[in-house]
Amino acid sequence: MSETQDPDRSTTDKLADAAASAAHAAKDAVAGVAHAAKDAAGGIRIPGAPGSEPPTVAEPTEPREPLPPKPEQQAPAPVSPTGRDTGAPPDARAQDGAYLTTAQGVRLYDTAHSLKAGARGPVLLQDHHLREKIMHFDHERIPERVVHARGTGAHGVFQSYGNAAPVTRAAFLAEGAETRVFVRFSTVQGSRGSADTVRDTRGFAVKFYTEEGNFDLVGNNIPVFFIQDAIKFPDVVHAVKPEPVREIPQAQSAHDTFWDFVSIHTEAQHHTMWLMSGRGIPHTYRTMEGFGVNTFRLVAHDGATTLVKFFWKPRLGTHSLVWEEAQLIAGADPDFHRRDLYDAIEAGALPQWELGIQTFPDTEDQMFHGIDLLDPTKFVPEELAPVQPVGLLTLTGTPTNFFAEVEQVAFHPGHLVPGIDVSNDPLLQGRLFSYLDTQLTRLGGPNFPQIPVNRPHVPVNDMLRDGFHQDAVHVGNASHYKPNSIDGGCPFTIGADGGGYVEVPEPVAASVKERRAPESFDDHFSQARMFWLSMTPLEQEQIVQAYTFELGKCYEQAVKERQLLALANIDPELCRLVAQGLGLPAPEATIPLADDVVVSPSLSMIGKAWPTDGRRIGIVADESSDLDGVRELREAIDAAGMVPLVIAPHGGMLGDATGAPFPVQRTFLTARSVELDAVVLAGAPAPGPDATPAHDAKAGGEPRAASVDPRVTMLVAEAFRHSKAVGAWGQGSAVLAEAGITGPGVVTGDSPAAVLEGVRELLAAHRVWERFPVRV
Ligand code: HDE
Repeated sequence: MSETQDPDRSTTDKLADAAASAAHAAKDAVAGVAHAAKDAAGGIRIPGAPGSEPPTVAEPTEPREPLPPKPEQQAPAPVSPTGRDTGAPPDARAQDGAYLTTAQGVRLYDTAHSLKAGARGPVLLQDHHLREKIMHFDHERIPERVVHARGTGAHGVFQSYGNAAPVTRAAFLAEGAETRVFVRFSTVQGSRGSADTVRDTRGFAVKFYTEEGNFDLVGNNIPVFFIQDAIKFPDVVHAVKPEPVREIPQAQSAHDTFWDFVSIHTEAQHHTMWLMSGRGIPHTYRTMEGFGVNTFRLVAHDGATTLVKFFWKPRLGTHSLVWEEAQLIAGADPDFHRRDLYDAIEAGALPQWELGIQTFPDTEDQMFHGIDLLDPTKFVPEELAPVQPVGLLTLTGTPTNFFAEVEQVAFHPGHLVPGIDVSNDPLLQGRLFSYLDTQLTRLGGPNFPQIPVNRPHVPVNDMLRDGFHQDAVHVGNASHYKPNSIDGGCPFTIGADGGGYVEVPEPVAASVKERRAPESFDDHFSQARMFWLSMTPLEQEQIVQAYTFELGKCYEQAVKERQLLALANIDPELCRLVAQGLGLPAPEATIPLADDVVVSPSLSMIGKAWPTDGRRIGIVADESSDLDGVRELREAIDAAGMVPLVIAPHGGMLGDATGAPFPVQRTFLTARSVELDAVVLAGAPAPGPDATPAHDAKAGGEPRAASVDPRVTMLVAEAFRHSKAVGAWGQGSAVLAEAGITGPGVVTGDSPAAVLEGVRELLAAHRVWERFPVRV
C-alpha cells in the first residue's frame, strides 16, 4: 500500500483551469441546443411540448411514418447486446412504418372492435389481435424497485480533467477522456407514483459507459447512511416504508415505525440529522449534491492505492425547498423534480456537476484524523480533506422512452473498472451482493445487462449463455466454456497490463469469524453534533421545525420521548426546542456531549451566490398592464438563460390591445407560486370573471370588493412567505404596497430591466433568507 501525496498548489491551479475550460465547452454546447430549439420554435421556447410537432385539431387520417423524437431526447447508444457498435441510427429500436401491425408485423385493419359472432354476439376465441393486445397490456408492469422506486433519469456526458490520473489508472479519468453517461435520481421511500418533494434521502446514480466497460457510481444526496452494516438494511427499510397494517404513510418518514427504529438504533441519528435539514427536501435535482457515501479505493498505474470518497458538486449550488413549499408542491405538482429536470434540458439550461474526490492515504487502520473510513455513518469534513474536482458531468438529453431507459436501467456498486476497487466498508460489501439479486427479480432474469440502456459500449465476451430474454446470438460450439480448443481457445483472460480487472491484493489480518463491529463504530452522536453546530441559525431553525413536525406526526408518546433522548445526546438546545414544540419535557443527555467537535462551515447551504440558469420567473399581467414592458422582460429573462412564464386572467394570448400578442403560460386559476422562483408584477389586474370562491377557492371571501384579483395578491404573498424574490414596476408596485409586501427581497423599479437586474441578484443567492427571523 502506498500513500497519496496532497495535491500541490500548482496542481490545484491547473485543475481549476481545466474545470473552467470544460465548463465553457459544455456551456457552448448548451447554448447551441438552446439556440436551435428557440429558432425552431420561432420565438421564446417554453419547455413542456409533449411531441416533436404540434398536433392538429382534426384527427389525422393521412398515413405517415412515426414522428421523430424531440430535439432534446437521446436514446441508449446503438450498440449490440454484446457491445458492438451497430452503426444504426439512434432511433433504430423505435416503432417503424406508417401502419398498425401485430407484434408479428402483420398489418391490421381494425383495432377498436373484437372479432364477434355478429355485432351483438359473443367474442370469438380465435381473435389473435384481441388476445395479443390484452395479454401484452396485462403484463406491462414490472416490479418497482424495493427502494428508490420513484425516480427520473437523463443522458449526459462526462469530461475528465485528467488530474486524477496520478492516483487512478481508470481510463475515463485520464486527461481529455469523454464518456457517455446515464444518470438516475430518485427518492428512497415512496412508490413509483409518489410525490417528488417529500422529505427523504435522494439517490444519485451514474452509469459511465467507459472504454473499459461500465462503471456505476451509485450514490445518495447525503454523505452518510442510516446503518453501518448491510445486514440491517431490511430493518431500516421496513421501518421507513409505509406501515404494513394500513400502508400509511406514502413516501415520507413522519411516522411511528421510522422514529421507533431510529430512536433505538442510534447509529441512524447522524443520517436523520441531515434528513431533517434542507438536504431532505432538495429544491431541484439540478441543485442537489451527490455523494458516493462508501469509501472506495483508487489504483494507480504502478499499483499504488489511495482511499477515496466521491462527490458530485452542482454548478448551480446546493439548494433546498422550504418545508411548506415542499408540501404544497407535493399536491400542486407531484412531478416537480422530474419536470424541472426535463424542462431545464429542453430549455437548454443543461444541468452540470463536477465530480470531486477526497483522497486519503491507504493506511493499515483506514482512519483519517480519527474518522473511521470504513464507517458509512461518518464523513470527512471538506475542511480536513478538500474535495478536488476531477471532471464535469453535463446532462444533455432527456430519455426517449421512460420505461425502456429510466425503469430498466440497472445500477450496481460492483460495476467497477480497472483503477477503482472497493473497501471493506461492511455496508458496501453487502451492497455488492444485493444489487445483482434485486435485478434478477425486477428485470425478469439474468440477461438484464443486455437491455439497451445497460449495454456496455465495449466488446462483451462473457461466456454467460441462454436464460430469459436472451438478445445475443452467440457464435460457436465452445465459446461458452474454458479451457477449450474447439473455438480456438477464445475467449482469453488478460492481466492488468492488457486492461484486465485485477483486485487489489489487500492483506487481510489474521482474525476470527465473528458477528461484531469495530469499537470505532460505537460513536453515534459526535458527527450529528458537528452537523448541527455547523449550520447557520436559520438552518438550525429549519432542523428544529422538521424534527418537531415529524415527531408531532407520531402517535406514540414513548417514541417521541425516546427520540428526544437521542437529541439530548446531540445538543441540549436542539432537544429543548423540539421538546417545547411537542409539549414534552426535555430530557438530560445520557452520555457526555462531544466537546471537541470542530465545525464544518462548508456544510451550510446559505450565504453564497450561484448561476441562475433555468430559473422560472412568473410575470403577472393583463391587457391593461405595461405589455411592451412584458415583451421586453420576456426577452431579457430568456436571454439570461431563465424561463419566463406569463400569468394572466385567461389562457391563450395577451397583448391583442397593443397589436403584438404573446402566449400565456399560466392563468390565475392554474398558477401557484410554488412552481416559480420569482414573481414580477407588470400591472394591477382587476378581479377576473372567474374570481369567485365557488369557482376558485384561491379567490377568497370577498373577491369583488378587491381592486386587484385576490389570486394575484395570494400568489405574491405566498412567494413572499417562502422568501422568494418579488418584483414590480408601474401599477404592479402599487399592488405590492397595497398588499403590505415590503422588506428585503422586494424589487421595485422604473423599468422591467431594472427590476430584472435586482431579481436576478436575489435569485443568485437562491432565496431572501433574511426574511426569516431567527430565534435559535
Ligand atoms: Fe441501495 N439498493 N442499498 N444504497 N441504492 C438499491 O437496487 C441496498 C445504499 C442506492 O436509480 C436496490 O436496483 C442495500 C447506500 C441508489 O436504480 C437494492 C444497501 C446507497 C439506488 C439496493 C443499500 C444506496 C439503490 C433497489 C445496504 C448510497 C437506486 C433497486 C447495504 C451510497 C439506483 C436496485 C437506481 C437501489 C440495496 C444501501 C444508493 C435493493 C442492501 C448506502 C441510488 O439492490
